[in-house]
Amino acid sequence: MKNLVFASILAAIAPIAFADITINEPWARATVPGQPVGAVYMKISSPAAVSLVDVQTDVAKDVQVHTMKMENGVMKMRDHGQLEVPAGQTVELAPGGVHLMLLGLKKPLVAGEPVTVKMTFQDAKNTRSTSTVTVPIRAIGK
Ligand SMILES: [Cu+2]
Repeated sequence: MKNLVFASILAAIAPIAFADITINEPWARATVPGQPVGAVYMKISSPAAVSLVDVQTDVAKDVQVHTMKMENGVMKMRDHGQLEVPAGQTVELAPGGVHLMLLGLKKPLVAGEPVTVKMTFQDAKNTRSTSTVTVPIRAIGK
């Protein structure tokens, strides 16, 4: 049990670090009422290789890691499964690329009303660490 690290850190602006994993600039775009999905972006870095194995949030029924890819001129999203963060690198989740897709939004994402996502990472020794990340919501069009 002593290898298990559980941290719960709430910070809107400061980098969020847990088990040496750093999450910078988390954000999501506001959604319009009735919109069933939203996307969350951030930068994730870790000195050791880790996998993002689970993401949960109270505001959506499910969260998936998505990638975007052009297929026959149409941008398509794919469920990417686990997200790998290579040692010493920064993985950027950004519009047009990898993102956390919130599926089945229970309420719209509103600018200025942050939501929280609970992210669980696993390292090469199968040690898991979970943290709650506060995600600021930006206005539509910003
Ligand atoms: Cu998506």
